[in-house]
Amino acid sequence: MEFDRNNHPHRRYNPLTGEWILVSPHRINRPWQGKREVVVEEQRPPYDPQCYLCPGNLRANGQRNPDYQSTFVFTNDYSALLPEVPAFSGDPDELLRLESLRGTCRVICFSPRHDLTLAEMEVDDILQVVIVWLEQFRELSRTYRWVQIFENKGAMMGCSNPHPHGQIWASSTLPSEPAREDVLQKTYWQQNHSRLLMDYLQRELTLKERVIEEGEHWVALVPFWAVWPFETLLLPRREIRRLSELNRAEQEDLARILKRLLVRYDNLFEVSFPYTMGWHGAPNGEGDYSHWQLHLHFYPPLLRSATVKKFMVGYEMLAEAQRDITPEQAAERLKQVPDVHYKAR
Ligand code: H2U
Ligand code: ZN
Repeated sequence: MEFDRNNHPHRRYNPLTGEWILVSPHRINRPWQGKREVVVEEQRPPYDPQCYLCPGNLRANGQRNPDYQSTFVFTNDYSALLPEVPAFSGDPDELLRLESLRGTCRVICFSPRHDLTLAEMEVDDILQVVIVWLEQFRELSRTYRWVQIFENKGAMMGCSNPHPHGQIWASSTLPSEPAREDVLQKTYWQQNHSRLLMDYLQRELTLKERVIEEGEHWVALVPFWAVWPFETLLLPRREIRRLSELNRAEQEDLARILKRLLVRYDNLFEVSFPYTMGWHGAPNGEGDYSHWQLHLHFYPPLLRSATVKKFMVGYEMLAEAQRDITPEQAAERLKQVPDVHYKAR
């Protein structure tokens, strides 16, 4: 019997994080009698007087949003990070390590329209969001070492408000996840004299097994080492370390490929697709970051339908992450759905 990655259990290595993941493709037909999420695809009004993100409305802290027409950024009223924090000056303890940090948190409303999502917005309006990401990144990068731009979408992901919005958390320290990617990209750079993600992209463009969308400047694919069933990675074709380096043509193409990818996501189960997405690029500060390649991660939780979600529990918490459907099968399914949004058909 010969090894067949479509039928036999195997492990795949994530070169960005150094973690292995267990792939169990033979398991896909197992019955499911567990939890089903309730999908409430309620019709939302374009303006909701109760929404704290809609234009002109009062937020929880009593401040009023302006009557914004495109995007709107404000400092999170419940920021997890604060700009003024005294340095920790206690005695260092090898086993009880602690460090203080400074930071700030912001909320970005993507659109004044309460009823839209990025997937349903026009490309020109998505471009405005891209431009705000760049502006915010530039501004916060002057003060903070790490600027995490992300979107947490859908009630299933714990998002508290359906109004289309994302967040930015900027900190004086480098968080754990990008710190891991920093070390591994640097090691690869030192050993191969090329960028890990540039070499990876070339591999994917040759194989074409996991590529979903190709733009002039961007490529969307399911990574070989994807953990989440329909996880994707968006990569620029050119060497780019940080968001702030994107030229106008790359910003425009980013808006177009985001639209196409998000329409595919929504069409997969004909539901507004939940996910966490976020940007990773070179940290700010002194040093050579030639090993870094900018990228955008999408981590969606849905597994086999609009109501069955993947849980990262059991073996995954105690041993390592596991998936059933292979990344190649996931890419194929995303490629096969129509490219017109189901609500627009
Ligand atoms: P979600 O993406 O989890 O829905 O979070 C929305 C953010 O908006 C959340 O971080 C903030 C919350 O702290 N928020 C405000 O800053 N002001 C408000 O009036 C309500 C919510
Ligand atoms: Zn709203």
